[in-house]
Amino acid sequence: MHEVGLKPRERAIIVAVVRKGTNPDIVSEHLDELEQLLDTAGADVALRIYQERVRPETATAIGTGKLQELKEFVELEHASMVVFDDELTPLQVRNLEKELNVKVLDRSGVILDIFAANARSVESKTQVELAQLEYLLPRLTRMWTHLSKQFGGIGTKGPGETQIETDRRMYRTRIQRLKEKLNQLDVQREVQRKGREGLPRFALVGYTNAGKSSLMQAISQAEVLVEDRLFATLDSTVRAFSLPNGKRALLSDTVGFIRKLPPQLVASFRSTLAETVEADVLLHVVDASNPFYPDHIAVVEETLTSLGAHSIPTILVFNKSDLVHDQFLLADLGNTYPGCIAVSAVTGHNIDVLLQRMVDVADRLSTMRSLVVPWENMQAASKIYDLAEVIERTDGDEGMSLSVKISSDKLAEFEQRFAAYLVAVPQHTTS
Ligand SMILES: Nc1nc2c(ncn2[C@@H]2O[C@H](COP(=O)(O)OP(=O)(O)OP(=O)(O)O)[C@@H](O)[C@H]2O)c(=O)[nH]1
Ligand SMILES: [Mg+2]
Repeated sequence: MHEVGLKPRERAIIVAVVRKGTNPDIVSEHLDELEQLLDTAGADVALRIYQERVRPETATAIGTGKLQELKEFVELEHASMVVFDDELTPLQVRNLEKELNVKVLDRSGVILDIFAANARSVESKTQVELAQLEYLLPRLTRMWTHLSKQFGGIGTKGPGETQIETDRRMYRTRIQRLKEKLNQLDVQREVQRKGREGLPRFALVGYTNAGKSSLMQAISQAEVLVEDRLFATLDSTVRAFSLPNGKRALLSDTVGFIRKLPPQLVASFRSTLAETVEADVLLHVVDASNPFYPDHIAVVEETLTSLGAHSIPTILVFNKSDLVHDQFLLADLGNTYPGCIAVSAVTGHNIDVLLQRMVDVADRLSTMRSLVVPWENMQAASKIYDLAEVIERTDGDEGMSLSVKISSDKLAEFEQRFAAYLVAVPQHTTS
């Protein structure tokens, strides 16, 4: 793992508050992931603590006894921070910091910090800052400001100390400015997107570190950042590439997902994720070597649903097959997830099979168009019948109204020839 946080590395105690009877394996997996997030952000985990509760304590998340125990451990371990796996309320953070006298963060705070460290482009920097401010706004209190001045490092990066000292109104003004800036960037993006119309669009999606960018390279030879690090990719990249049948298509790579991704981030990365939401086909990339891949699949599906992208045709791609030595497991994947493909972006195994599957899906993509052809132009109507599949026809005074389904390879030619007769907004469907 690469570290991106401030040096020297911090020492953290991590805490999970779980419902009574929760499977300890699941708790341990969640804490493993939090530890990986902290490692990426530049902190070592000194100790893990977990408490079963009917519900988290309103004031302090954990009970009084556990809090005293935690306080002793903080001193004993010389911890510089305490990180909770679940979202803390601003009140809980305040009370815990007061009691423990070290910085207290939740998982969202750590993820935001990693995003802040990894953002490179103007757009991702703006998006991260917006998400940070939205996250900090309700947490802005004298106590928080006081503490953030006192402690450096994880959780206090980004907007900067001077801005944290400013009042909420200035935060709101800044939030407004950032939103306006993102809207302007949206317009530029829209122009770029218009220039690419007509080609079938594939989008890589998946849990962070699943190998999306590696597959982007394997499929389109694009130069993209590949790193064994969470959230290496924060911008979307779009590349044209050739399918095995010679037809051109577009492939996009974008930010990965994770369990409990802060909603502020999902909201501010909306335009980056537009490449995903507007794709014709999704390649859902899963790290087959991670024992918790079923959870990862569920998290990605939930996130896609929240983005409104759940009904886009999807190819489930199990990546890192070279790391799976249990052949039964690989064989079993096909039974559990019919239609999935196991590939390796590193060895190139089955990439040809994946590409062929992409051809098959692209061939089945079609787009609906509506036209009205005047009676005096019946020659055009007969050409429309040649090029497209007519789904509905109504004859009226103005002429013949047609709803047609047109395959993606003929779309550009179709739109050019019959531009004068088109009447509806395009929408992709699969047949
Ligand atoms: N062994 C093996 N490693 C792989 C494979 N695909 C990707 N990796 C490694 O997995 C790590 C993450 O790969 P990326 O392509 O950056 O993953 P990503 O999904 O784009 O990750 P983020 O952008 O951080 O969300 C890198 O160290 C890759 O070299 C594979 O098929 N086999
Ligand atoms: Mg990536």
